[in-house]
Amino acid sequence: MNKKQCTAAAKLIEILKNQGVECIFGLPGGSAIPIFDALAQSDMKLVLTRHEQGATHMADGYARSSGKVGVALVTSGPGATNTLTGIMTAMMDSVPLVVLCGQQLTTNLGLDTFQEADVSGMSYPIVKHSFLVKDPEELPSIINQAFHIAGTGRPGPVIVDLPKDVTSAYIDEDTSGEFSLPGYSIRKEGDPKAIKEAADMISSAEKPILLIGHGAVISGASREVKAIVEKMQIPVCNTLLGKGCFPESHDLNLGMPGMHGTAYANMALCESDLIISVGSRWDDRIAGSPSDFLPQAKKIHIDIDPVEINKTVKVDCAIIGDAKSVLDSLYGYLEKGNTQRWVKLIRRLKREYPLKYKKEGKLRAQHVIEEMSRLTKGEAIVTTDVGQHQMWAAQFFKTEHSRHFLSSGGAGTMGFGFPAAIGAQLANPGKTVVAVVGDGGFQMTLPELSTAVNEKLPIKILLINNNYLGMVRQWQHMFYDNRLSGVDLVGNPDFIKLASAYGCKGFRVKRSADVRKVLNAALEYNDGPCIIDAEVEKYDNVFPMVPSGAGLDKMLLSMPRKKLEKPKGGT
Ligand SMILES: Cc1ncc(C[n+]2csc(CCOP(=O)(O)OP(=O)(O)O)c2C)c(N)n1
Repeated sequence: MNKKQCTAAAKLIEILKNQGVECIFGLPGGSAIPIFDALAQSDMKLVLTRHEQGATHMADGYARSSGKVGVALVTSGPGATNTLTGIMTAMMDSVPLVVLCGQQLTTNLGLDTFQEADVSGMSYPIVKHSFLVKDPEELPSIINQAFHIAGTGRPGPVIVDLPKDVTSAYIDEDTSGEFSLPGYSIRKEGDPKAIKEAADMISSAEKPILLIGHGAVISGASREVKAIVEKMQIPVCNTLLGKGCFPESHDLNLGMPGMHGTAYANMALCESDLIISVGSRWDDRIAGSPSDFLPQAKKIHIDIDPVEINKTVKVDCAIIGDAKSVLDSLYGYLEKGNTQRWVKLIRRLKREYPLKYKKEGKLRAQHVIEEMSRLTKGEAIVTTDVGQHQMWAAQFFKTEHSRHFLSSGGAGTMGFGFPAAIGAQLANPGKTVVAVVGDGGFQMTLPELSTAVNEKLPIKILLINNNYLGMVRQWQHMFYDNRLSGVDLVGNPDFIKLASAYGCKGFRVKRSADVRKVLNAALEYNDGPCIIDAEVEKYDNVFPMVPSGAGLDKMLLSMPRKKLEKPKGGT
């Protein structure tokens, strides 16, 4: 008797369901029609996006906020190339994505046929792995491999290129999806010798400090971080992506160090004698000039990816392994030191150098963000776009939990914040989701308002509207004699009318006195997305600021009177 057969596309959907996929973000085209046809015959949720970049950022927000693999589905050629920014964004921040791309027929590959693009080749430097499926029988195994590679070890995006003849072909319904990847191994537990060495260094340090990165969030190490902090009384700072792993309301939390970090975090790092990086890659926004990064301090680096060890900052002790597992083992070896004087100094720094902003005059972005933080009590999932508002959100939007602050850190991708919020809201239907965006970046993925309206997602889009590409204007103001070039967003739409055109609610706030009332009204509105258009001071700058490429000791607390040199760093 003949075995029962199904299309490879139908099998693909079945495997996605077995992988626990709840929804797919995508937009169809000719070469992907067989997959969309299979979707139509299944109960898998499809979120139709307005642009493929939006689809990848939505899958990314879904993944960052849930810890699951996010899935995007697009067509070949321009559909696939439109995903590249989202893929690079996910790669830079270690986010697990599987991006399914329709492709021309296998027989047409290399012939410049309609909408043929070598997306595997183009994306080579920005994916964790890519597959081109040529044999339909191999499709089930390859899809399972893609999920395994994307979601394990240091997560990352995986592309699967799916020629139309492959997805249309019939295969046995029970084709095995098994695989073996002998060359792919992940080291979870750290080397006990290195862990013991690190424990001795920590136990004898007088001024230790923890630097928590995205790796700690990804591994779910919040409990382990807290246990060590409380046993050893070590202050904690976090990278932009490590925000929330350790509660920001905690007395020993110093927030984010680096270019726009808190003054007290930067000062504490400059004073410390030991920095313990947990799943952070000594990003140059923190390290400035990595080759001479805080030479007075010894360094321990815990990371699952051996490639990160000594890549930029040279360390004294390295532990390769999963942050949660390593910290758990480390705890047992730690002997209570004496950090009393250090903690006293930290408390003093926090008291003497608080984050601040002008309360008088025009409405301030910081005020709006701080109030939204107060009203949501550290429980909202916050996504940000890129620019000044992103840094103010990092400073003033306090987060209590892992996976509650989603931002494009490594890539700094404008246009990320709003679609990421769509993904996060779909993954967390009961949560308040706030997208803090700038008027520049919001307009890059704005058409996804239709997507959010269609899905009735009650996202609060907190638009920090300064009519400028603010962060670039700040650099031109500070380092280029205020010669403003290409930063005035003249021609911005009326965002309230725009909201209404999309069938979405709009709120406007212009005066400090109205902030709480307007934000409360927005938080109470749950029939779909709303835009809160906060018309803020146009010429505000983000401080503290460490000029790019400089050491943390070169931090500026406000605009100096003397002319500043152009920064040495790239961005
Ligand atoms: C796709 C992309 N293009 C350009 C940039 C460079 N860039 C960084 S911040 C910024 C300004 C952002 O302006 P806006 O979204 O209005 O936010 P604001 O800084 O005013 O808060 C620009 C252009 C970028 N990060 N990403």
